Amino acid sequence: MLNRIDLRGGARDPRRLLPRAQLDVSVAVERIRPLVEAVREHGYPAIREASERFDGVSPERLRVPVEVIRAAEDTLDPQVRAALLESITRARKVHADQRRVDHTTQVVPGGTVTERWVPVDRVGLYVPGGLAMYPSTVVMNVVPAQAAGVRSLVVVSPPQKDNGGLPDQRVLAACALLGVDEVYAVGGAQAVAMLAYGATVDPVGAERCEPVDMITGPGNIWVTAAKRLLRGVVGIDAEAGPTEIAILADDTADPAHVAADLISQAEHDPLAASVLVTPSTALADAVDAELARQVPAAKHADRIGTALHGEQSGVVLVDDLEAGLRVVDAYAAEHLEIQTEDAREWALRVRNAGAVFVGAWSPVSLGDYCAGSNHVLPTGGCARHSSGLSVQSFLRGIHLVEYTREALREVAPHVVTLAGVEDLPAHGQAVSARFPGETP
Ligand code: HSO
Ligand code: ZN
Repeated sequence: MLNRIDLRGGARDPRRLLPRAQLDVSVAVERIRPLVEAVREHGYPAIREASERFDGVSPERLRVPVEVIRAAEDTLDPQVRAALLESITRARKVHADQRRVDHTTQVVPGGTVTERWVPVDRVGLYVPGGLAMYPSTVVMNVVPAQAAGVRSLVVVSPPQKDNGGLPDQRVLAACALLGVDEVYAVGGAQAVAMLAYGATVDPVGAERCEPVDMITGPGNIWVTAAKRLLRGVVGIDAEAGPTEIAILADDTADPAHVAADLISQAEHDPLAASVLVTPSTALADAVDAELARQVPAAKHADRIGTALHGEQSGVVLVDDLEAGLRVVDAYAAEHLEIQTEDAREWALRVRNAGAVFVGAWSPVSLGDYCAGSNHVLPTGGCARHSSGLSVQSFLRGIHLVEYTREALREVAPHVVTLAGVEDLPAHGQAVSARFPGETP
């Protein structure tokens, strides 16, 4: 039985009543600070030592040779290759449409502001390699970066004992399929430090990983801590916490499907959150019965059971779908499924969610791999203020300000006035100096 939170018959604060797993990243930040400093100072030897300590293996040369990346593609099972290509094709379709166009606004005759969208130059993508291997995450990070026009892309992923100290073979193959040829077998906080500061990557210091401008991609708590520590030295996408699924459902939902979807995200992590919000006790009971049937048969039943019975997961009973909508908005899930009558109508009213999956035939797993949407999404309630990874994440808007003499002269008195108000007369002077003898 899932925990039940009964919000019927009263307006209580749903945000307080829907607990979330709390990760204390600040403690981890202090723990990794010396390692990050060591990588900054010494590069290769510090990275190597950390890899051996935490991953139990590390190749002598940290950069994966290009031939090895390409060869990984040849080792791919044809079915896996076809699936990855389908995932890439669909993601490329969606992300190509996200590219913003430069726009010029004529503020006054002779005075324009153009917003230019310029890609970040060099990006580092962190691909985790712990509980599960994520070639799909390579796709979800690389596709928007490439669509944005990022010139230089580097992937880091932990060395795997069962792959001779190289990153996972399928992760390498995904890099090959996407045309990424700079890959390092480095994970953890040491990888983030290497990307942020740059470092030597072989014993004689002949090869270097040059510093990047931005780091994206999910990781464990040490990776998250290093990203938090180095934010500012480099751009950081977001802190990815344990994954979450919320499902807003009514009596029309199929309990077997609802249960399967709750299980699917619980499979990621014992701290994952699976939350069902429904006005139907009949559905809640039927989903419980389905979970009792499906969980023991699941391959990762242990971590699924831990996640589903953790305080972060449960069923929230509400008076009606209106109340349910308020609950899911307050929760701001990474993934929100709407399995109700008129699902699209409800979905269009959602204010807070990383991504919304509409109706019976759009499960989260589809979005994880093959919908075309991105699966790097805000967790921990960050969907209230942030979006998932997109082409936009890799672009910066630069204003081009272009005024003629006449247009400047026309507005000069206002600039001088505002400079005076702020007691910054030199600001006003920089304008009036251009019009000697005229009183602006
Ligand atoms: N659901 C995860 C992404 C993922 N699922 C990768 C399978 N592989 C976070 O959105
Ligand atoms: Zn997933």
